[in-house]
Amino acid sequence: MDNKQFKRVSVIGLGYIGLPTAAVIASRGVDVIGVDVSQHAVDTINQGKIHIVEPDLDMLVQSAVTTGKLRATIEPEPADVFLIAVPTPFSDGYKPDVSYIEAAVKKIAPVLEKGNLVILESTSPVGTTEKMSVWMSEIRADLSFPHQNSEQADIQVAHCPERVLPGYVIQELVTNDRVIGGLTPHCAERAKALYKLFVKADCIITDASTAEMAKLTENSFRDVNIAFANELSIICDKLNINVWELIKLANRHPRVNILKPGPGVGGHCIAVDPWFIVDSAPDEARLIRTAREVNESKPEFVISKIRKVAGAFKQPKIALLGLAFKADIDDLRESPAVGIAQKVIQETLGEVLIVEPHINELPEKLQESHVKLLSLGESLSEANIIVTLTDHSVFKQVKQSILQEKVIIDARGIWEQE
Ligand code: SAJ
Repeated sequence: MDNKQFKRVSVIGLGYIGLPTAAVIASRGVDVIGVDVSQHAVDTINQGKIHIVEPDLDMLVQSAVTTGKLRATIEPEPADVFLIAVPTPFSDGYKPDVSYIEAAVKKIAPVLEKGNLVILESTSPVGTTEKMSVWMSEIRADLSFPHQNSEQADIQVAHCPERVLPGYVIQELVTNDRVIGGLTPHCAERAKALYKLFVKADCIITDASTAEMAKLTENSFRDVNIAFANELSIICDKLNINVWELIKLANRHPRVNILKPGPGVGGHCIAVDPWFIVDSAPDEARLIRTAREVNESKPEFVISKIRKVAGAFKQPKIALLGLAFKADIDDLRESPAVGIAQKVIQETLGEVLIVEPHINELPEKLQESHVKLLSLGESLSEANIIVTLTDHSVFKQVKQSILQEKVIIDARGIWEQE
């Protein structure tokens, strides 16, 4: 392990990607300084605790802080490497918002020293890594940057997009292959040496634009494939065909592997990243845009089903199973299930019983007098309409006999025969 050239690594942004990455690098014996704009995050980490939920992260952070290898601050300090892991949301009109990256880069620019390596991990539109180099050069005219001076630049700049799956971050940080795009081949080689400190899998080198596009492509690939499954479910509903049986049959073909339909696509990656491609090539990205539109329309399809079924009851009691955006996690951000619950509540389609075993309290936007957060057992016995919105493992274990005489809208297909 060559950690001599990287004595001190600074991670900017201590969220779902930055904090686990900081802790994993610290666990390899490198001094890590985490920088975040949130005083709460900084204080929590310095106490050896975590402000986000991710399996095994608590132990890793506690040990890194206790051994003095990880420390968090608000203000950047000099380091050998700066690794930027801040959010890249989209603003109105699905335009990528790279302002957090710009702010992070402008904050580290004053402490940069000759020989430093700056790596962008945030998922970004094509061209952002080069922009970073330009922003830094505008502040530090005394240093040369790779977009100006190619291989001889004082500072190296690379992009290495994060690719870890929430819930498996600690494992995937080590076992996933990494795509490393340098603004120059030398930038890429240096970044590869850093990742080799903790990545057991392959670190493949390319240029920065290809690395940026690779990340967007991976998530768009998944989005397009989920859209195919979602569109099939809508077609099958019209044609009165069981989509789950259909997919199972089609997937018996050796070259067919259809994903699962659901109530929509949640999370902060797959529902966002395809728009970055659409924004860069609006006339050409026709399939990618349509896939997004299909997935965005799926919650309304589920709501219309609930509306129709509820209308047939005098006193509809609707159990909504699951609020998280996917199975067995507590993350409600950008979850289609939350949007569906909100609409069902707003439209007062009936009494709403929400089951989300991973939370203790309903989010503020769902707190209404006719809405209860109940256990699975209670809501199954009370409700006359049951809607599955997240495929949590506990829901799969429900005995079929309990569901008899209930109207089921199984948007996740969790009670379909395996
Ligand atoms: N979903 C379906 N049907 C499926 C698969 C997923 O409806 O067959 C839904 C899920 O329920 C969820 C959404 O799609 O609402 C996204 O879930 P996911 O498990 O596909 O992905 P994320 O958002 O948790 O993580 C993705 C991963 N990207 C890919 O698998 C290509 C992860 O590796 C990335 O690191 C992450 O995005 C990211 O940060 O970009």
